[in-house]
Amino acid sequence: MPARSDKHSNTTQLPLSKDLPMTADAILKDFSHYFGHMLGRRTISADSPFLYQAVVFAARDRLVERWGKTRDAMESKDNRRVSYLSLEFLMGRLLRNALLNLGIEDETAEALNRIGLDLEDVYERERDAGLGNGGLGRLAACFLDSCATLKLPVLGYGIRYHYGMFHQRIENGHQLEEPDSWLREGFPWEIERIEFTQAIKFGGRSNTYTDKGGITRYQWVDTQDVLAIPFDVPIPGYENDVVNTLRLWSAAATDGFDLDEFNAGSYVDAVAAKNAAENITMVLYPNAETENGQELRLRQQYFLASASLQDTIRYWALHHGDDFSEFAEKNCFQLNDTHPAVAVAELMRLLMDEHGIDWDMAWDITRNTMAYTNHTLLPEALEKWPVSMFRRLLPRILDIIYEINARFVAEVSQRWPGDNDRIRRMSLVEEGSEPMLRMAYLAIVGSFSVNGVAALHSKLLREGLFRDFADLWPEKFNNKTNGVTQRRWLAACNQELAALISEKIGNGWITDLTQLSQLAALADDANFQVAWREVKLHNKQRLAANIEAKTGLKISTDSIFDVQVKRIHEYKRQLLNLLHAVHLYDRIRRGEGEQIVPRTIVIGGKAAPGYAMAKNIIKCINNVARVINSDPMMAGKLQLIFYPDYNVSGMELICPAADLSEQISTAGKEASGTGNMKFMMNGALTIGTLDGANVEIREAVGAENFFLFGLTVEQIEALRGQYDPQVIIDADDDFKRVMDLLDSGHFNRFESGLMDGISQAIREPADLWMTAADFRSFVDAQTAAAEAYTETENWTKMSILNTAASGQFSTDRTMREYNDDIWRLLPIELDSD
Ligand code: 26V
Repeated sequence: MPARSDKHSNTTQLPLSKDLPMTADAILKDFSHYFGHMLGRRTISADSPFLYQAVVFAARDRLVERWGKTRDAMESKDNRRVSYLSLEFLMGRLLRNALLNLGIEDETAEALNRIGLDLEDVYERERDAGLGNGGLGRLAACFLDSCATLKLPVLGYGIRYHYGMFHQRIENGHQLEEPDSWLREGFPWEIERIEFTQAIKFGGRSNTYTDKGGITRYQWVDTQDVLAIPFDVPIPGYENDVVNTLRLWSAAATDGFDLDEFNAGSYVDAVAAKNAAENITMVLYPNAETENGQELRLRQQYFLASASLQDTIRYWALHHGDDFSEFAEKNCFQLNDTHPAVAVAELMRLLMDEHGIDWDMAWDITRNTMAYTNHTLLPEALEKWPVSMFRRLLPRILDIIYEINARFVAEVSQRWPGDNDRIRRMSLVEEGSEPMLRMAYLAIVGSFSVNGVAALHSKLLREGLFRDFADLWPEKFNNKTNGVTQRRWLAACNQELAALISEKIGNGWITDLTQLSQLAALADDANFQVAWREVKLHNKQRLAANIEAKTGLKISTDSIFDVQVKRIHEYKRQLLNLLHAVHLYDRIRRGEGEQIVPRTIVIGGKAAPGYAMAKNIIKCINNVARVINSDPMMAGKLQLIFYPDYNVSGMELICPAADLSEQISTAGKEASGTGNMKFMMNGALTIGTLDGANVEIREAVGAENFFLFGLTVEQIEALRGQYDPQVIIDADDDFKRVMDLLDSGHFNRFESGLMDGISQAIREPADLWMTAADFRSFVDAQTAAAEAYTETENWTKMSILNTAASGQFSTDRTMREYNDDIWRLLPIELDSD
């Protein structure tokens, strides 16, 4: 292939050598080259990190070839593209999925076999890329997989945190946080692109001047700049030769950083002070109310927004110079929650201050490129920033937000003359002793699309939280129900079930999950049921081994695996689950053991380090677990496990093994949930409230295959003000005994007062989460689930029907909807097509 020259930029393309073969021979040859020559190692032992790295390099070479072709195809077309801006990408491990999507898992296993190695052991060497907290970050990762598979030109922009989500260690039942230094042994997937480094401004002041044409312009001067260096991670589509990009920014000091603040004698101090700049990307914030308003977090947000927008504009200029007339037609920025919402003002600044565009045109471009996804209804999670902090850190950005607000307020008062209360409610600036910027409102005003993440959530946004805005711009609001990628959450993590399914219906489901509906016809087939149960048992055995390795506890696979894994939060109601565990314990102790269907309750999740109540809930679960698990009366009947350090890799073992999926949030609080979808896809039945995507899950699978309980959103709201938990407890003997056990010190013999906090929270009339209100219906639904489990054939049928009905919960469907309604992208056309 001849070297190719680029007509837009003054560059030449190095031709790639012939395509690398996808055979075991070729993979082994490349592996040996990397292990021996590049990494300089000779001793092969299964647990060596270098072995893992050499396998990655061999795979990455094959990705890089396709990456280049994908880029060429995109450049030759100049089609519209999307930048997905997110402070979090919870990627987990990448190797298994890369090999699966490249279609070389068998070949790689064969290559390693020849030198006496097991690919499964190599997979275990990889650390999770834990660059996210939970649902929001994992959703972004699933989106990338689906976009690459659908050949959509979507570029992920995020932050390369040095420390990802903390590791959770449990000591005497307490959560201890340990840093996640995931980069320590290197991250062999990434390629540093220093050539695309950007400078990011902080501090200084904003200045006006008159340009050559006599027009007043603005300048942001006397800033302290920080460099943003991109690291690219390849995102392969499933067997389609497309490789998209996740671009992660890392902060570095400029050479001149702070040097002038020190005299010549303090050179060493000045160099040491570079840390301040580099701290921006040091650590992922573990979300908590207490972390709201932290200056470093605002720096992270602006750093991501500015670097990503400048990168997009740099690319734009390669092809279009300073002509932005088609920019909005060719670009779209999807904001993953309000975290990158400052991008609205930053795009205005770049267009006006750096490219000389006037306000009206810049605003037109901004409002036609930004789209905002909301991920929470909890008012305390809605981001607000002190105006004073913006003035100090981002003075020019504050000017622009004020101007956006002034024009917006004028629009509102034109539509509703004299309605000052409405203006006060809708203003981007919340007045008070410390005026605050409302980031969600900035995102709504600056976007052409605002979406929620499940049907119920989007409805509640329109009717509640964002009602005033939905009155003003009804056409902006839409729903995009979340999904998960079946490549990771079924094909890769549950290979036995995947093989069984493919044997019956073919493997078309891997790219068209709706094909799983064909399983419904097999739900009553006795042989298929036996095979289905066999797979579930193997997955339970695998999880049991993992739990024993982590905790030392042996669990019985001859029991219902009843699982709740997600971040620990009051609204998710792990406490309700705990109350049920104590209730079962109480029944067995009172001699009802014969009637109890053996059950293993697994609870896992991290608490934000500053969230005292969540940490107390973990401690209480562990205390109850210790009593239950050491009581001989419970043997063979009840076990309670707290799964430590729950993360993406943990879920890959947990969801294939679950029988019962706990989705028990207070109605109206969980925006969507995505764990609920992973469990369903793997054949678990759900016990859940009418919240988030549970509503759609129940509709899809049918009420008879779902254990519903709890108050509805309307009932919860109607109850507020007259809720009296003590009356509910007193009227229910089971509930009374559970509370008495908690209060008696039975679970905290030498830790007096430990249970007081949770006991009071449950009895609190102002309890936002209304745990007591749902106790009875939860217990009854659990009893129904246990009875159903004893009818093995029918349970298996319901399990199969859950998998069969999970087709719509693929992110392939979600991404198609984003594309049809918001993005309007054409698929990438490779030369080979
Ligand atoms: C808030 C904060 C506050 C300050 C520090 C860092 C931080 C990080 C994240 C957040 C907001 C998290 C919102 C969130 O995770 N929402 C979840 O999004 C999932 C995907 O749409 C959805 O399935 C869950 O129901 C929803 O809780």
